[in-house]
Amino acid sequence: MDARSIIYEINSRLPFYNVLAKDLYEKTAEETAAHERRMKWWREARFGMFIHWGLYSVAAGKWNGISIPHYGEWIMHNAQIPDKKYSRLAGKFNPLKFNAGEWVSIAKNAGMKYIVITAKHHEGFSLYHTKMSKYNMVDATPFGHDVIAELARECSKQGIRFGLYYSQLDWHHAISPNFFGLTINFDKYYEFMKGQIKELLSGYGDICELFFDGDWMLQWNMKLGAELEQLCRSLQPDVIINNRIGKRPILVMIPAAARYTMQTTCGDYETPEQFFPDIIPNRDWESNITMNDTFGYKENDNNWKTSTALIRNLIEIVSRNGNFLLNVGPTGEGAIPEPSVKRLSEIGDWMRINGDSINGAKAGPIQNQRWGRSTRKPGKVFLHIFNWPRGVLRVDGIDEYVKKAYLLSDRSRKPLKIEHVGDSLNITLPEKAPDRAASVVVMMTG
Ligand code: FHN
Repeated sequence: MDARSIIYEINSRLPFYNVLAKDLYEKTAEETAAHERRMKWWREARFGMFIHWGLYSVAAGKWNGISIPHYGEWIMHNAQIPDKKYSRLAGKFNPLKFNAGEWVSIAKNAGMKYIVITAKHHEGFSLYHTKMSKYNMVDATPFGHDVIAELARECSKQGIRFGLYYSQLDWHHAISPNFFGLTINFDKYYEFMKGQIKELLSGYGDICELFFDGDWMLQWNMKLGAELEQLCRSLQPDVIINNRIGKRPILVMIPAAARYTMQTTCGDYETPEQFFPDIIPNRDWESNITMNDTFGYKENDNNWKTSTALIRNLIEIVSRNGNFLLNVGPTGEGAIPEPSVKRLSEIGDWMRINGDSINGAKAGPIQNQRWGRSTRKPGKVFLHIFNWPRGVLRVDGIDEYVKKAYLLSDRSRKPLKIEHVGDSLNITLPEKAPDRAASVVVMMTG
């Protein structure tokens, strides 16, 4: 092995993102073509449901009667609960209200095209009937159902794509619920992980997306990520894999800095979390965002975002070529919290009228305007107006001739009065905005 190979070998196994090793993820022309092929449906879908569900949902943000701060799914770490005690939650996990059909219908009615659920989060408990350990929904709980199988079947029945979240970080295998997931016998744990990935990609039908997480695990590195990606592709070549299969720059753990680290090369797409960038990134990306302040259920977290804010998040994200993975955290009883159901229903009402400007759309030609955002499809530019003007909307930066403009909410498509002034367009609007959250004007171009 020459000097460069030795340096490279050491470099790619370092416990942090390293530029040298990024070529582990550089794609050949054939791989790039395969990437473009598998991303097609994803770039059309634009909107999915994230589901965080596990033993932490039973804890519901409290331990020994004390409310534990921060994310509900981090309670084992934040309360430093030894695995021996924490795993007793399995005996209490009996979600009799769980109804796969209901969950999938709620997502579908909201205009969501795919679902991604936690097959195993950092706590190390598997929601599916794994043969790799008894610490799972079928063997360790009174409920005894393989909920991943039930949801996969229901998604197939309702025409919704099914994806999985999987955490490399695993406090059931670690020496303690420590942040870096340090484990004594990592090689043994890695074999366990690969066994579970094989189960999930072989036994649950087409998996549309694999959301890996916990890449900051100290013993995880770019080389392991590249190996794992090869394994996933050998089982399901078209599965879309996020950048957390590799090793993101540690800066991502600092929200203010995260937006500057959206240029890794790992996996198929970037994963901004709890924010969206104010520029158009040059890679595919998906923002995962909560409706309140936690991914996993917390009974005391009632800091819910309004449906207007969530609809505008969706528009902001699609207006920059992103996907929106909006999270729900079902309770330990298996119910999606009512405030989440209400917001998803309101989003669905908006999508039934305006979905054509979201599903299948991409970034519009006019970015970051005071009045709102734009998305586009061939022959159409959609103006999403947040701040309804009095009388005339002046739209600058038009890049194509506009033949006609109408309100997307107007089924008769009655033309609005338009006037071309240089590369601007004046559109005369009715006094009242059709929708409080965002009203959409369609400009027919070409
Ligand atoms: O630690 C996890 C967290 O619990 C949650 O699953 C989010 C979702 O993107 N990911 C990690 C934090 O970045």
